[in-house]
Amino acid sequence: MGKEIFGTLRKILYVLLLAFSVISATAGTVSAAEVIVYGLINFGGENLDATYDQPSVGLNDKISSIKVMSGTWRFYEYPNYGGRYWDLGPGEYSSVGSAGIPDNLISSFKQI
Ligand SMILES: [Ca+2]
Repeated sequence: MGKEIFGTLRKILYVLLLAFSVISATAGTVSAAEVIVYGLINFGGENLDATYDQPSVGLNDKISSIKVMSGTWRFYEYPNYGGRYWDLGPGEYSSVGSAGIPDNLISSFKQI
């Protein structure tokens, strides 16, 4: 009887540890990704430093340059991840045009 309870507790502990490591791994991925978007080319004007998805970005239809610090991000034409989209990995894009994205168009973006 006592041994059975001990075994059950050990299983519960194992499941909790497994769940915790999955949560930690996920949280680590999210916090590691970072992107900075700018209102003007050459990283000028207003900017937004984001580490999480932006369904309706504050710089709507203004983004002209982008620095992807980490992660891969998908940039969309419309709010709530609608319309055409472009994927950018880590790098400095002094004008969105150089990455094939029309100027002053992006309205939302998220990490992929
Ligand atoms: Ca602009």
